[in-house]
Amino acid sequence: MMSSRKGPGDKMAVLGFWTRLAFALIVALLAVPTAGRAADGAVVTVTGLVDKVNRPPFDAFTDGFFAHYGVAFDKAHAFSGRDLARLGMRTIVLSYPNWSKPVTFRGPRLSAVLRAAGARGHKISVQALDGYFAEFPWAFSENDKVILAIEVDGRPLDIGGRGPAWLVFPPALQAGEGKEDDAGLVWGAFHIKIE
Ligand SMILES: Nc1nc2c(c(=O)[nH]1)N[C@H]1C(S)=C(S)[C@@H](COP(=O)(O)O)O[C@H]1N2
Ligand SMILES: [Mo]
Repeated sequence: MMSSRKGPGDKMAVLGFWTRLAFALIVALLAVPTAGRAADGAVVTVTGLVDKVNRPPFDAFTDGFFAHYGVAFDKAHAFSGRDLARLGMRTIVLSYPNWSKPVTFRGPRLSAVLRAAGARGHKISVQALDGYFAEFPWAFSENDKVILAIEVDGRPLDIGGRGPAWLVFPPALQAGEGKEDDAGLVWGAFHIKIE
């Protein structure tokens, strides 16, 4: 019934409003973290010598893709794309002779990722979805110019493209032979093993 008159009926309506608002808030508070988790699964997992563990140890069933590559671990820190973005996005523009154009990469420093995982070791292996991996001495990861890119030319990296992450750094940092080569630039990176 429509009425502008103030009376007991309106009081009930007001009470009803606040009750419904309270319920809506409770539902939202319960739903948001769940939705966040569902949309926020790991894209990059740091395993091995890590101190800040945020996920269970390797399980052959749950971790089917790790199992596929014979990867097993007790301690690991998993990062969602959002987690990685929160570590501070850096920008690096790279061009290689075999690339058609300069490419702008954005993502956190590898050092920030490893710090967030509480990682510490002597060797780092960055492994990609296709099984490709590159190994680096620990000191390499401490260089500010080494970025774990999650965005390229203003677009998020995709699985099926070069995502979920692309390890990038200036050619001069490439150790040993093939300094002009981009062999260490692991695209499709999903796993960083610390030994
Ligand atoms: N995931 C993944 N990353 C990779 C490679 C690869 O085969 N798989 N090849 C490396 C090598 S040897 C080079 S030269 C560059 C370019 O590889 P592409 O030709 O496959 O783009 O990526 C590097 N990163
Ligand atoms: Mo290569």
